[in-house]
Amino acid sequence: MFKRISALLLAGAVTMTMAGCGGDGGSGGSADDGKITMGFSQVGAESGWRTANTKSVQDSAKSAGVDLKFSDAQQKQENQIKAIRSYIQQKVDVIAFSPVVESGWDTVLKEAQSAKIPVILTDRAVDSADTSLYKTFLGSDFVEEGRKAGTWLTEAFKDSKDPVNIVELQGTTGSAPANDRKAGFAEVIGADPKFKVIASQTGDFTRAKGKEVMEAFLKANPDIDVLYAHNDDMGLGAIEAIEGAGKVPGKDIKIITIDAVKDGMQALADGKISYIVECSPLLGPQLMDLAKKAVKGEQIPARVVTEETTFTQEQAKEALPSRQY
Ligand code: GYE
Repeated sequence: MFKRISALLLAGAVTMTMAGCGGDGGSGGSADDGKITMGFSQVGAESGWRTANTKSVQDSAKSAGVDLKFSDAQQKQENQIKAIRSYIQQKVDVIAFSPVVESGWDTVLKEAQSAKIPVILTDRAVDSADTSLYKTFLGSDFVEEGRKAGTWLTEAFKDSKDPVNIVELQGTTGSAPANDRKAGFAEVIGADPKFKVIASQTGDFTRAKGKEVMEAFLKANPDIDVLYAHNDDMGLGAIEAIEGAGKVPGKDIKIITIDAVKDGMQALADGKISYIVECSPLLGPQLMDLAKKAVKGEQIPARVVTEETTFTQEQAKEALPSRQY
């Protein structure tokens, strides 16, 4: 008797969960065949972007009914490799990770492939020649982001006859966004020799490093016109360095950044940053959708590119009140 009642209750609960899943995840109507387990290896907690990305992944796992095993690699590749190996041992259904750097993944990816566990790259890419080692790569087009930054700069300085002295704060050395944002920017400004990158160094995507490296740039170069920072956080750290050196960010030195997290957008609205290229961290819902399909063995596209925009100071003022992150 008790057994029958609890079985009935359980059946009701399962139906409700399934209805909830279909509604939230929007995964396309077909009945869910139970919880899947995802092992996720995050890069770290280096920036506002990363915090928002982690929240998006965790929230969407919950609403998609995915059992998430999460680990933070503190920006170290060896920690990510360890996490992936442990997910393989635990026989998770799917592995997703955001590779801190592009190279050096083939061995561990082959181990996942031999264990028949599908792998999804999220946010950052790897440079493995064998693309069968992962099912898909979900994330931004970082080269395009660099191009957008360069295009704004060439427009803003189109009437200037003088050389334009640019300093660049690069992201984590060897990471896809650092490599690609540098390349896209260089491609566009390279068309006109008046644009000169007089110093370029990594600030590891953090505020503290951005400040430290900008201080050194300012000491070595008295006439910087423009700072191009590969993310908002490094730009925000650099603003402190610029103000500390008695200069006015946005006036004496124009600043272009990438991401468009709230603090960056605030500095843009305040006139300290001149232009931001958006990079969306809200990858969670699409990731869960792709993961479910990959586990079911369904065909998924090899590349899913995030939709993004750009912000001027005026646009930042408008967008700020409804900004989610
Ligand atoms: O731009 C930066 C973060 O990989 C796109 O990583 C991401 C980058 C993002 O630390 O803020």
